[in-house]
Amino acid sequence: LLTPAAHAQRPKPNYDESQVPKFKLPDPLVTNKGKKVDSAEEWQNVRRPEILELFENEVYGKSPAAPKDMLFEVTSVKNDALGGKAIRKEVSVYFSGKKEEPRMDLLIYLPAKATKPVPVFMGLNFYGNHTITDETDVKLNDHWMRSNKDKGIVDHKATEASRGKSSSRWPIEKIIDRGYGLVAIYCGDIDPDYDDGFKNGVHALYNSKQKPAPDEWGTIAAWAWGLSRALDYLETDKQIDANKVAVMGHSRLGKTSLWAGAQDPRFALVISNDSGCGGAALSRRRFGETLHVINNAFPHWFCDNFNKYIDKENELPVDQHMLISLIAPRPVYVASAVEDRWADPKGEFLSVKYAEPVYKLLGTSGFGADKMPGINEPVQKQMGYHIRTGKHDVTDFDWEQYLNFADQHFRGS
Ligand code: GTR
Repeated sequence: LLTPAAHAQRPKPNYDESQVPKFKLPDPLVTNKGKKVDSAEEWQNVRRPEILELFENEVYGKSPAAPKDMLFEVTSVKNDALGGKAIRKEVSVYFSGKKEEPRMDLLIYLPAKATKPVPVFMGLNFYGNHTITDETDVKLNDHWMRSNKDKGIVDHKATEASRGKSSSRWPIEKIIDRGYGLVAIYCGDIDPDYDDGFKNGVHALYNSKQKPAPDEWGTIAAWAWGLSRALDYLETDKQIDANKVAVMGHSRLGKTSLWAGAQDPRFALVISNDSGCGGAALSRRRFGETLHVINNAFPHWFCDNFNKYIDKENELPVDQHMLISLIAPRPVYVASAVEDRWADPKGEFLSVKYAEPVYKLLGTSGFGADKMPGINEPVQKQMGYHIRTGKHDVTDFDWEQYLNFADQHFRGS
């Protein structure tokens, strides 16, 4: 990795399509030994495990199995939330089984009029569950977070002023009106988003004395692991249909939803919103954010082995289309934004396209888009994609598409 001074001198990001290097992607349907994969069994039994292992060893790092004795505590229930539309619950998950840190808090909204277990969207957020809702009686997050004056985060703590500050990204009423629930979790409950030498968050539960080995979990893997633990809780909640959980994330948390969905087949649908480098975007394109930039700016996100490929993307045994392929045959949706060139919209699109042969092999409708669709013209088959107008963000347009996509796959409409 670079010294901070050298990092400051880093090359300007490339935004010129003609400067994208020529590259050859590894084929998701050719095994490490060079054999063509031609059946669903061979994919499931041979090639998929190979690709999963490559991502574990070289990109995100291996995560531990689920702890044996987690403790789930329902800390509040409100049956007339959102003016009577929703049931709202808060649930604390104690990873060690004892009432001590690390602990993550789930904020759950469910349609009040539901008569059977409901499908839900689950997503991590950047500044605490109380920031996604305008309801002021939700618990204020008490964990470390990145300071942000505009968001009301002062000295790494949430203040009352932070309530509702991210609500534009979470249209809870719309989600409820469409018959879905929402499960929210602050990512920093699982692992704080800074390079602390892996001493805190859930890393501390397993690696209390030392930094993980070069092939062990970084922060994105820890967040993804936390999402699976939240799903462990959902499986115990009778009001929720745990077979219909869509995991959704934006940006660094979109990288996380993809890795969570890739590893844990219990996630029935996976959504990446503007996830970019190390998420949906192909690393080999080196368009916008590169491995060089991301690994230096966020040394804790990936496993240390990922650093080997800085400026040597062609040596990666995988690229991000293979991350998407791990989700097959489950529905996957990738979204980009026109002004979010840093995340390389075209590279995000191409990952979906180059994962399609796996979806086809497994007998699904695949993607069906050869060229990037027009702006604000979503493509939705087994694989979905859109590029919308606007910047790096989560908008109502994005959610409208995710809800339609979920209707198609969870309700057959
Ligand atoms: C940026 C980072 C991106 C993306 C983004 C975010 O600083 O370069 O990879 O993750 O943060 O999470 O908003």
